[in-house]
Amino acid sequence: MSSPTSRGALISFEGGEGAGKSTVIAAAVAALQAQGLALCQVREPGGTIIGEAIREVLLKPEHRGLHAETELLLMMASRAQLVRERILPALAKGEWVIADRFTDASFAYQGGGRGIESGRIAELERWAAGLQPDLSFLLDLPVADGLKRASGRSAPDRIESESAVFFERVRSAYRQRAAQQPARWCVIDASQSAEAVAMEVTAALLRFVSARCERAT
Ligand code: Z5A
Repeated sequence: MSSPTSRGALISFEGGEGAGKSTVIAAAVAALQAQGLALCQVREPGGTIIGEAIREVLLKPEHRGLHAETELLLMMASRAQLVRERILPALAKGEWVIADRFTDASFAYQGGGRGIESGRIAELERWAAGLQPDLSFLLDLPVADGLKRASGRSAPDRIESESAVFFERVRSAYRQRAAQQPARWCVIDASQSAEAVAMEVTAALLRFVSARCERAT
């Protein structure tokens, strides 16, 4: 599975609670725009009208009774809509798609966190998404540090209310995935300052863009 265009690419940003994805994505988008590249920015779950409605169901704190299987299927439903409505059309136009989470989050949260078998998730991934990112950034930091950063925010949603033990399992699933596919992943030490993280990510991103553009010419 890879993206169907040699021009644009699908780039995802992953990490646990409070890892700093939103902060670093803003810097990445600015760096790509400065190169004159056409961008499409999406987030998961969500990113479409239908996906945002699914996101509400998934994150509402009152929905504590949601089963792990239901959670996984809703994540995949939101993704199926996003891929068809936004990601594939953007890639077909040669745009660079910046995704705030993609299927690796399902392997980390529903696989590592909830304990759903990864073969089942991979099966759904092939059917619902049908593509993997060309490059994925893992913003990795100790769970306690991430929870401390996130604690400054307003009331936690349903998944943010999970225990530190849950987030430890998520972190180790992400790290395991990155170790299994090192060519696709760029693991960043997210405990550095926001400026240092942004610099490391944009440098890696610009190297990737220039290699991709060279290959396409
Ligand atoms: N989920 C799932 O279970 N399965 C799936 O398949 C998918 C998702 C796709 C919603 O995602 C939830 O859905 C998420 C995973 C699950 N649940 N959790 N937890 P989301 O991406 O919308 O929510 P989130 O992970 O909680 O992301 P966030 O709220 O956008 O956080 P963030 O982007 O990683 O962090 P931030 O907002 O950039 O930074 C957090 C704070 O730290 C903020 O005050 C920053 O100013 C500060 N910060 C950022 N970087 C730094 C550095 N380097 N140093 C110090 N302080 C920093």
